[in-house]
Amino acid sequence: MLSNINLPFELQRLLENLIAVPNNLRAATSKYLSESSNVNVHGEQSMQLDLFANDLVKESLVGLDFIHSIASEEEDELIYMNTNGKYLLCFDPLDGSSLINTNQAVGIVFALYDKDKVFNVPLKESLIMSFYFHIGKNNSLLINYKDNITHLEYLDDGFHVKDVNTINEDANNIAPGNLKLLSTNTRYKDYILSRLESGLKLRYFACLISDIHFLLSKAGGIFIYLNDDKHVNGKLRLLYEVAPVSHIICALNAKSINHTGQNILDLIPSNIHQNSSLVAGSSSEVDLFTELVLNIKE
Ligand code: P6P
Repeated sequence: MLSNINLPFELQRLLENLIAVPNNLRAATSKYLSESSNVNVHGEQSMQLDLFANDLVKESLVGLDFIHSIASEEEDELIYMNTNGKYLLCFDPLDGSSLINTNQAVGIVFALYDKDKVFNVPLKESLIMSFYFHIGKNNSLLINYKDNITHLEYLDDGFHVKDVNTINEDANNIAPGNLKLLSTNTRYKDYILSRLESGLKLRYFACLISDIHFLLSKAGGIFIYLNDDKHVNGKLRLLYEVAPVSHIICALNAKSINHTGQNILDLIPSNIHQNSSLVAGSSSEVDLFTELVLNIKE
């Protein structure tokens, strides 16, 4: 099935090597439901399944000589793979791991960068391919390569190609994260209350990939996770969470900005574990948020 996607041979090999990770993760989940002793670079206690997922991904990358280096949420430092490789592969091996013992959906998200450009040019010029697995009832695989979006679903009965629609300008649902801000950010509070009163449905899954996959599947909505005093640049991770999901949905006419109003894909990263805020989704809703909450008028 992956050979039907219009990808260079190397990128097809990358996906083929990773395609079994979601089902291998499903098979292992019941064994790894507790916390590990590891604290990741973001100061968060890793779950045992985070570390298992990280090992699964790393093992799947062995032999791919076009990968120069990898950066994982579960690895403090860059891991060098092949001196002559062209690409930096960044990934979160298990997004939403705090939900695993509630049997909620989780995600694995990847961004493949030109390793020579990634810290020198805007993300839209260094990002080669973004993709995520959404591990729910089925496995969903969303891929952006050259702004061509592919959506596959698979479990045990083979692959199914799913339609992908552009994101509607108007949102009909809202995923407001970091709600502790409501006690200090009256603009954010007033915005959320007014949008709910206007009829937007609250849909928040506390897993970025689930939230983004819901927004993409419904072809509209807005996801919000602003920065705060504890995470002055935001809690999410730019290179392996915010950039790939922005790369995917912006190819479907969505907008994706940070708390300063900058387009995510215009940013030039400075380090592999750089944090970011994220406001993304239906373009007119993001514009409304920019005006009402960020107080930035176009
Ligand atoms: P909160 C998951 O831990 C994560 O990194 C993202 O996937 C998600 O968007 C966010 O944190 C959820 O944060 O504060 O709602 O638990």
